[in-house]
Amino acid sequence: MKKLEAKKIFNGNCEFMFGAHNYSQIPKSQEPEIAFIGASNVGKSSLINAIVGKKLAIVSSTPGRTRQLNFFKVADGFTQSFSQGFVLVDMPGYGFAKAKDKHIEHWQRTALEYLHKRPNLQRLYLLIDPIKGLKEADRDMINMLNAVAVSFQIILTKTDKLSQAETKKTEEKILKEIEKWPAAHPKIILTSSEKGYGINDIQDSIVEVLSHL
Ligand SMILES: Nc1nc2c(ncn2[C@@H]2O[C@H](COP(=O)(O)OP(=O)(O)OP(=O)(O)O)[C@@H](O)[C@H]2O)c(=O)[nH]1
Ligand SMILES: [Mg+2]
Repeated sequence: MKKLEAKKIFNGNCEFMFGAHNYSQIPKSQEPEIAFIGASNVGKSSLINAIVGKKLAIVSSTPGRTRQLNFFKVADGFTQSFSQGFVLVDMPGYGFAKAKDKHIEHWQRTALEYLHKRPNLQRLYLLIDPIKGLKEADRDMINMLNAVAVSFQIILTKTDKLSQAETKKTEEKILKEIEKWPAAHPKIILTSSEKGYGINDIQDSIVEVLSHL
């Protein structure tokens, strides 16, 4: 698929579909789903907004803002190849203080259930803040994904906060660490939702996933 077409897809129709607190609230679907997971405040909702070029997902400086799985439909009926469209899924963040809170436990259980059970989940992007690097909570998530054989690709967010050299250093460090996880995609995508860096790369990556279906 040509780059121009990829861009058109993301500039086309997109809309909020529904939010789910429980897995049972998520209807069965044949549509390809692309999900974004990562620590709380890492920039998942901001990244989805940057990808679709609209303020669809709620962004907040307060960690734990997204408390349900939010589903956004993209490219509905836009092209022949994606006549059904596809769905971006904004997931609740993990790993912030007060992790014992019952509500947090609940929505994280829902997120895990989704990852385990969703046959139409075609790509999972795992977001990492390069200033923080891989934390214990990220490693726990990666080990869990590996155990259930859900493959994922790492995206570094907020790279506008670091120099290119610092970002590169973090990228290399993480690449070295992920070698041991077979579920990890061998490439990392570098992004900044604020500056628009790498957004085309994610769009291309999503189109690539979809074009293999
Ligand atoms: N500098 C910079 N700040 C960013 C970027 N992306 C997000 N932020 C900021 O990071 C904070 C968290 O962003 P969100 O997109 O709400 O993060 P989230 O991962 O969805 O957070 P939860 O829903 O709480 O898990 C907000 O204050 C954003 O403005 C970026 O690319 N650069
Ligand atoms: Mg969010």
